[in-house]
Amino acid sequence: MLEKFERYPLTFGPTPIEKLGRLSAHLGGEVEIFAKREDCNSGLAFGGNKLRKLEYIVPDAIAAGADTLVTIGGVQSNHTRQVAAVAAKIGMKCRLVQESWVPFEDAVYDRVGNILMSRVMGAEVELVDDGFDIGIRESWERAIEDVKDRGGHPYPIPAGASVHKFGGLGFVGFAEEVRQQEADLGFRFDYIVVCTVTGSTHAGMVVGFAKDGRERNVIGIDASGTPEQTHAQVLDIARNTAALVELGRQISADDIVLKTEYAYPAYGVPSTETNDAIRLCARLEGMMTDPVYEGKSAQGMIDLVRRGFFPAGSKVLYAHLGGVPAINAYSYIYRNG
Ligand code: 5PA
Repeated sequence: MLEKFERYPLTFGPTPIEKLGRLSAHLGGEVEIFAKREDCNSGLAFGGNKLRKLEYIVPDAIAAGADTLVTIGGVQSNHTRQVAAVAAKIGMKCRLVQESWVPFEDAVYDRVGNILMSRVMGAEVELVDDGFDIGIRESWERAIEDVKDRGGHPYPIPAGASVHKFGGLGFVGFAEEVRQQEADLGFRFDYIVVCTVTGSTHAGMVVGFAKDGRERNVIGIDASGTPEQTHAQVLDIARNTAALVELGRQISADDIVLKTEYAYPAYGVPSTETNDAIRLCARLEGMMTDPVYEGKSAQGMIDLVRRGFFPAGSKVLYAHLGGVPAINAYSYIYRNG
């Protein structure tokens, strides 16, 4: 589906699919859970889901003659860390706007994990005291203008690389890769579980899996806490991406399945149940997840298994999208494990 698009390789290649046998057994053994390890996809500063997206965006940045990648996220954004790594790798500068998206206080919240790495990789980091919003932000537009005023050539990348025209392509590629791996494995996954916030990961998967009729088997777990806006953004990106790849059919609002009951108490703040899920995956599988994104999608998947949402015999693919560096900014919660 992606042959006509230029791709700049930033990842190691197809990501491994791993069976989570002990977690599956712990949850009753009627559903088989597998993880596709997007968190192990690259040597660029611990990798993660943004690199697949950026592989289709970097050629455009190079063609535009840009010299500075400008993007935005929360203080512990994984996306901004991955953009900083990509800028270093391709020899560009990086300007990051980090907003106060998360109402969470830890003494070293703005010193460790993702933001630490972005600084070490040479990005110019600006902390802005504005709250959570997945839309286009004034602080980001100001940063783009500032780069221009200083004589630079900015290349704007929106939050999560999502509402960029090519933002959905990377996860169309994810679906194509899963199809190839399914051919090798000799079975098909019945469901794909994905954490959804700015939306292009979920949107790309919907378009990619629509090719074989599985778009509604992509189960998004909202971690934004603003599910109407996230659902609308996923739909918009999916429609644009479907047109770009000439899918040949419409994507409807009902094709975007978004579970909204796990984002509490707020974006970036883990609930007791999120922390239980993080510990369960860690203790049964040695698989680390984070309190902002993957801990919540793990929580959602575990709860859906327990409630019988997936019929007995289902094979469920949990997309592990990365994000573990942020756990360092939540040190007090996990001080005793
Ligand atoms: C993020 C996003 P989407 O934003 O594409 O919906 O992906 C959600 C998601 N898992 C899931 C992890 C580990 C993520 O980092 N992170 C954002 C960031 O700034 O890091 C874009 C919000």
